[in-house]
Amino acid sequence: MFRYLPEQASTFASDVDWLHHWITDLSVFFTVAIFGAAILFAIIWRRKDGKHHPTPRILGDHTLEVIWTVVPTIICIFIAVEGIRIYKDIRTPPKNTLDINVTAQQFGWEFEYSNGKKTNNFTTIPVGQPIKYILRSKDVLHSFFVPAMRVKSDALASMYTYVWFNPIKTGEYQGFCTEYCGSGHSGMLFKVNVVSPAEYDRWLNDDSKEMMMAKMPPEDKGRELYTSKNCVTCHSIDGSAKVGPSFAKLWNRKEVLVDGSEVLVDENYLEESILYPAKKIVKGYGPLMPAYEGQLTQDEIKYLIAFIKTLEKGSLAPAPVAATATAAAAPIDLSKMTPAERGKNHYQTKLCVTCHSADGSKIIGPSFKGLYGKNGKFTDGSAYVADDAYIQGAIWEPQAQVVEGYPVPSPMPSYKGQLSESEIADIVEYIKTLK
Ligand code: HEC
Ligand code: HEC
Ligand SMILES: [Cu+2]
Repeated sequence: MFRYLPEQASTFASDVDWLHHWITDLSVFFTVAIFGAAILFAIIWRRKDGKHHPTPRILGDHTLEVIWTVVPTIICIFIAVEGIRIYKDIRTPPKNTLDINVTAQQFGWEFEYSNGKKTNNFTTIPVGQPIKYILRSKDVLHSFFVPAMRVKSDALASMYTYVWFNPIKTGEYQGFCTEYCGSGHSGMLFKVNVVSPAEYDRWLNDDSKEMMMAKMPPEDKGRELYTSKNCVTCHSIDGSAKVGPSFAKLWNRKEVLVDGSEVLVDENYLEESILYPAKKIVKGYGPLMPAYEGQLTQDEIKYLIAFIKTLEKGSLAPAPVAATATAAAAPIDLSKMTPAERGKNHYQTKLCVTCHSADGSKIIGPSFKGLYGKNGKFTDGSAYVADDAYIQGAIWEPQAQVVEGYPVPSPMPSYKGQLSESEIADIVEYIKTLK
């Protein structure tokens, strides 16, 4: 009776379902028996002749009372014992589990495998292998629920929780967030993809970007981050000063700060300089570095530090430029290009591309898409129209007026002396093409 539970895809399913069905059937049986008897008796022994009958005096029956106390007690104890046995199973992962870290966040799930591979809102696992998901939330309470596996657990920001199960069938199963966590809660879904062990190995070891990253030594990961997180815009690795000090020979030296005090460049100083650059300003530089608090993980900071350490003896290697810039750096003949093409080339080689997108997305600065002719506002509330003269001013003197919604002082370096009037005119032509 009443078989409505979802597909059984883990070893827990048969146990959980058996007990669940047993309790439901038993409850339905007693509900029908008790209410049925009450209704039946009310019909059979209703007053038929209209006369008043005194209620007969009925004395207790000890045998009957013992039966209806002992039998339900045994049934309840049995349910409790079975429940505890199954619950213990579900809460006790075996030693040989495959561990996968799960990070819940409004409104999605990130899965991280032991080799560094990461996926969003889906997780691939091998059939017949006990799996343990270690759960953590980045913000509010979420709850990890895979009905077909019969597992569910809250994900908290303050501690790790887990679920484990052993999948018995290949296929794709739906997972849910079952803790109301905000406006996107109902869309916070994920898929559990159970495949054969061979297919899992192939999937896990494909050479995606994350995989390459995961296999790199820490200092190479740091070098990668140095470019991808835009440090390269302001910090050289060849000893030359840009907007910020060079990373060459930085490690282990005594750094002089604006207030004249000295500090030793060690791990803690580097971490602080990256997360909260305003706390200690290096002598000779302005407070122009954006704070990376909340933008870099603890691991990423570790990798950056490892990278900076490798430059202790100095490095003459030229600074790696952003990937897009490298592509454009091939020998090209600017004179054969249209102004807009030249502008695009400046956009890439002068690294505007690290802070300004061409597709409407906000990176560090406003996107160039739709910029030309735009009506904008500065932080002081005054309005401007982005015409040729404005754009030239914004490039030469970014600090003069800062666009609303961006930090003051602006992280944009001044290009005065680095870009001529005609180069800027080319950039304007390029910006005009980005409608
Ligand atoms: C917009 C320009 C800019 C960007 C981008 C930037 N920095 Fe900086 N950084 C600066 C400036 C300017 C200083 C010097 C002033 C100060 O101490 O804050 C500085 C200082 C530092 C220092 C202290 C250096 C010393 O000589 O003591 C470290 C370490 C540092 N940055 C690391 C980083 C890392 C790592 C990144 C990328 C994740 C990064 N910075 C991105 C501008 C920038
Ligand atoms: C380190 C990051 C960074 C780099 C590199 C950078 N910018 Fe900016 N830029 C910003 C930020 C942040 C703003 C917004 C705040 C402001 O007004 O300065 C901005 C604003 C602008 C504006 C005004 C945009 C608007 O919406 O009104 C223009 C134009 C501009 N940048 C052009 C350039 C050009 C051209 C280059 C390359 C030659 C460049 N920027 C390089 C960070 C950067
Ligand atoms: Cu949620």
